[in-house]
Amino acid sequence: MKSLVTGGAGFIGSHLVDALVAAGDQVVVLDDLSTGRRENLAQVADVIEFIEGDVADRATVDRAVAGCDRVFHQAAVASVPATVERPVATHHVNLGGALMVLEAARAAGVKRVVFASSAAVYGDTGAEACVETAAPNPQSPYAVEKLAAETYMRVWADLYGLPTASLRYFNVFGPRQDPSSPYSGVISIFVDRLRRGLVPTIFGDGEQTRDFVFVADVVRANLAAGALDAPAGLVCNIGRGETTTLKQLYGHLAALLGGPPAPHFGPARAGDIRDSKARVDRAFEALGWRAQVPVADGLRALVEAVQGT
Ligand code: NAD
Ligand code: UD2
Repeated sequence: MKSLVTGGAGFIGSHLVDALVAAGDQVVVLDDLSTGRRENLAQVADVIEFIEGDVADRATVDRAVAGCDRVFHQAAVASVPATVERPVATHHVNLGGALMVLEAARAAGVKRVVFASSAAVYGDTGAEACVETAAPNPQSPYAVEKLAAETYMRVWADLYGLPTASLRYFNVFGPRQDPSSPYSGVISIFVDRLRRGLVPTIFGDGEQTRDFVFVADVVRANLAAGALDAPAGLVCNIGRGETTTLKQLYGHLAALLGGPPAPHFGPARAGDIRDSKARVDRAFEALGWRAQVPVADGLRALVEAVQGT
């Protein structure tokens, strides 16, 4: 089997590449290295084909997709604030890139396209768990781009019989997540600060909740979706279906990394949602997938990985 991973030098994409290589796939990575890093692929550099280029450029995507059976489309500007600041540019990458992948995949006779969507498409659902049948309510250019790309995925399945699956990731965490921006995933920021002897800051009262899902589980979901025959045009949540408060999260990490008993608290972040949780029935019914790594185990694995143990 030959697979293309767009965004394969990034956090989630590089773990997916590792898993595909381990499963015996021939792997092509297309990445412009805007946030991804070649080091993330150092362990597989000899066995994969790496193409540095733009996923919104048709000739580049055609070259990358040639001979591939499956495409895992992970490439995107994954930062919500970046899409607020530069919506035209990110529309080009996040929506234009998805369309380019679909068109190139169709022309090349690809058998399945799996797309990295986001829980952001739901907007603020309050304490209710997010369910795929609910009306989406995007509240940022990022969410609009993801929802529109999902719609292209479904329509290309209906119109051209190209099987597609859109996976709505919740808050993914794990090794290789880049902590360098203030908008990086909270877990990567907390781990980075604690390792440097700094005290993390919780924005707000720390009672807000997130459905954190370990990257290895997200990789398994992609593999399941990539192996699926039907249904075409699937949209599906990828989360644990349970939540952790920010205070609990801090407690776990402080215990693992030796931080002070309490973090700093700062003002709540503007635009933050209070709670986010996935309904996970469809993932199990459609993909046979359920998250396997409890948050505490994933945090321990992350800490061991960053400490090189
Ligand atoms: P990441 O930034 O580490 O990975 C994105 C990759 O895409 C990077 O390697 C980057 O260099 C590449 N890229 C960006 N623009 C490109 C372009 N024009 N052409 C080619 N490559 C390009 O982020 P991630 O967290 O690994 O996210 C992977 C995917 O999952 C993204 O589509 C993101 O929107 C989605 N997602 C992530 C999360 C999360 O919690 N991390 C949640 C929901 C959805
Ligand atoms: C996630 C996604 C975002 C979008 C959104 C949809 C990430 C990194 N971001 O945003 O792309 O899909 O969901 O709802 O996955 N926090 C602190 N201290 C810090 C950093 C963060 O307290 O130093 C808080 C933050 O205010 C929020 C929580 O931690 O309440 C999670 O923040 P995040 O940026 O990791 O993720 P989120 O859910 O805001």
